[in-house]
Amino acid sequence: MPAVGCIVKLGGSALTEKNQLETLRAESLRRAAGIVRGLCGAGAGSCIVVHGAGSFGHFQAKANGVASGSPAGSAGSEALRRGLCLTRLSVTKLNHLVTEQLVKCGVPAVGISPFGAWKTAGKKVSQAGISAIRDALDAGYIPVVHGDCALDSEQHCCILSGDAIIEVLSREFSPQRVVFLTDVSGIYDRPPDTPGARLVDSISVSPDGRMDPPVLTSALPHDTTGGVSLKLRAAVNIVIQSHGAIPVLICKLDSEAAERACLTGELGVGEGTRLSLATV
Ligand code: ATP
Ligand code: IP8
Repeated sequence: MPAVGCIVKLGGSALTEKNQLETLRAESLRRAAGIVRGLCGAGAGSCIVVHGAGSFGHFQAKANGVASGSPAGSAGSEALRRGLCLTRLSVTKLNHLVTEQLVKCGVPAVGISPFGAWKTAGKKVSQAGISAIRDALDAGYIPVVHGDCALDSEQHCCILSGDAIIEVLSREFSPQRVVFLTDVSGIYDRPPDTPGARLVDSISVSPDGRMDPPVLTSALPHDTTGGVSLKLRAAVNIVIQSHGAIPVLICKLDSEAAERACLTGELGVGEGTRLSLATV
């Protein structure tokens, strides 16, 4: 299998207008596709693309309680199953649009949905559909995976975030780096719309999961996966589980820094946030 240079998350906040139902940011998607094409042509190994849901999926999931699943255990109600179907229709629509743009740009991209192959127990991944992704990479394709619904052995179903998927993929594929591309320049010391918020250039992660400096976060009311705080948790886990071998970078999709971060792992001061293992 070709070595994986980069796992890149195309954030739903950057690809879509997250507050407006199923609204794509076409220019941002074109930019994202250009970055992935650059990655494929750089001779820096292969890459895996994961995208979030943004305004494709979170609304339907929220309206139908898909993230909490069924209080009665694994037997879902008819309404819950319908909600899951609507959520999947929406996220797979976005997956089609992302994959289509990548193919238009000359990337041999194939959309791969987690539903069915990935399962959870109490919202934790209990089965990961790695072989479909590995086989696609082996055959020379770029997998385009997305946040999705999953069947859950304890609560019928849940929402499996792209961030949680990346945590598992990082363990399986040991990429050189993981890059999260979002709608803001990186991680701020407090929600970026708060007066006085400052971009944090680097976060050092201790083996017990503490971040230095600590950051305050917020999430949109219809975000069913916890927003940026879940992303940070996934990023911290990636750094710890790889013993610091995999740096995690978070920056703005619509920025000059984004392509460089994906290609080389370099981020200048003020260009984004790097999480790495604390030195003792
Ligand atoms: P999706 O889950 O739809 O893929 P995403 O991965 O692009 O979305 P979000 O989970 O929406 O990203 O997180 C990005 C958002 O988090 C930004 O729009 C930002 O306003 C918000 N946010 C809140 N607190 C912070 C913080 N301390 N630093 C950076 N962003 C923050
Ligand atoms: O946007 C959420 O994935 P995320 C997936 O990566 C659904 O958190 C179905 C809302």
